[in-house]
Amino acid sequence: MAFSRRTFLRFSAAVAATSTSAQRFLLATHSANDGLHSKLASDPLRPQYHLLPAHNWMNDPNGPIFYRGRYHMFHQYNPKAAVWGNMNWAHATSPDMLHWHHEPIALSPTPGGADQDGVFSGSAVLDHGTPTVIYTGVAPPTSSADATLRDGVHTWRESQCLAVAQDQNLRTWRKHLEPVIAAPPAGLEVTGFRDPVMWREGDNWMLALGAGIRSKGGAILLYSSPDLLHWTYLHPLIEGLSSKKDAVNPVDIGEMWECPDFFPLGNKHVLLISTMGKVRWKVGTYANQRFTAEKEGVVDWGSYYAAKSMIDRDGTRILWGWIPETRPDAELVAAGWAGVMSLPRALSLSPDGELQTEINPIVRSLRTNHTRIGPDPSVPTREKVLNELQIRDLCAELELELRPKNDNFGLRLQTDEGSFITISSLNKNDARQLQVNSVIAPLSGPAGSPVRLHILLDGSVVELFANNTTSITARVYRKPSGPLQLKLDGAELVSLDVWQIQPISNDRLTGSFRSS
Ligand code: DQQ
Repeated sequence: MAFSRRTFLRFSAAVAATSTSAQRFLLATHSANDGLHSKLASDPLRPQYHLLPAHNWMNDPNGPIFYRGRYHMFHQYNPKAAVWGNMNWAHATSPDMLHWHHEPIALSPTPGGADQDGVFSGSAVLDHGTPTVIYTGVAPPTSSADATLRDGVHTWRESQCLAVAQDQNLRTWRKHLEPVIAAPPAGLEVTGFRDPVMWREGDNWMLALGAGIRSKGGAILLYSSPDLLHWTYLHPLIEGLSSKKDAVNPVDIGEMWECPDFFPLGNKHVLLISTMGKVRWKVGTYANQRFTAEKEGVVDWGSYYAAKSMIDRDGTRILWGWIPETRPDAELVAAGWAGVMSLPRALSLSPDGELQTEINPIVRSLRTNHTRIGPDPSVPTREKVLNELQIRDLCAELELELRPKNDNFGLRLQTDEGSFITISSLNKNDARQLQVNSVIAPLSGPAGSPVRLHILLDGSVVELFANNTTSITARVYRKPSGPLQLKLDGAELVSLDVWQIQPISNDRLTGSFRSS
């Protein structure tokens, strides 16, 4: 809450007049907040150049948009705790997709409204130049027949709700009173009905919705509208196959597809869906308002979910993803924060039509001290660099090129006390694989061919890219006790570049915590 000086004086006078127990309460709250603030600001596992809220829980990116010279990022946020619940849309802005400023919460549940139990994920478009969002609202079902979300813990009715920005900073939003899509198409028994994404097609708006059809599998439902308010259901944009398995939560077996994103890229279309804990890409053809996938893959094999794209100021398609925690809830509560936004990733198609992601070059602007080993360093230089990497505060970027001597090479970032990150390559059924700590992913290229690794290390987050084709985001909840060393087995180091990365704030983005 922002106080003017006059309000503040009135407020102080009122406090002075209250009972001493109220004063003690206020003082206790302040010092508890100060304590939490300094704990968060000095937590070595809390990233320093990734976006995350000042405290508490975040998940999916929602409605990222470049508007009037600024990037706006919204995301799922629990203002009350460092665990999932009470979903709101938090808001942050940036001039460059790197340096973020926390804004007040953009959207909260309306008591008695269709989103009374949560403002779930959604997307933003410019409607005649005005930012407009459509998101999923959840509320108690009126009967078991209209429940569309059942995950074993919650039973909710999902509907699609609209809000229009009321100011140029996108701080105030006016919600449309009634949902713009109140219920699933008649006759369709859905296993979920959420996370809309919209785009323009001729004179119409189109909307794709994450869903699943009972005993048929995951599906994306396609709607059209002349005005974003009145929607007509057309047909599934694409349907999956039933897993023929049973699960309490249909998302766990791929029978419900969450968070779709759909956009043209090169001469193809790309559909992203989140299901079974991974973001999956499909590259294919969009014709007659139906999408046929031709190639498929996984965007990131590690801790990465609910990805959502936008176009940046240069016209590049940028992907954002939620980096979930992998530690137990009790540890999240103790830490006071949970969830991180990935760095911006630029999307492109490889020559053979696969989706490629790479860190947007803008991130290079955060590089500071640089150490390099080229192809022919003297042995002492090489040993010196590898035995004491110049990295402070787990805030670094590394680029390596390796020439494997055989199929199984290994690389460790370690201290004298043991391994911090282990990266190894193995060959399984004649296919190369890369393992980063416990996560295994396919690795492109024939056995023995060079491997390029790009690693962004930020507190407990490790975003790793191999040969431009494999992404693995790992979480490591350990602060090394001494300098990191790099050890290599079974491969020759062709080159290594290490940069210290400059934090984007001086308090791990906890600044607005004091005033919020
Ligand atoms: N997260 C949101 C849903 C979405 C899920 C709720 C995916 O809208 O389906 O927080 O992580």
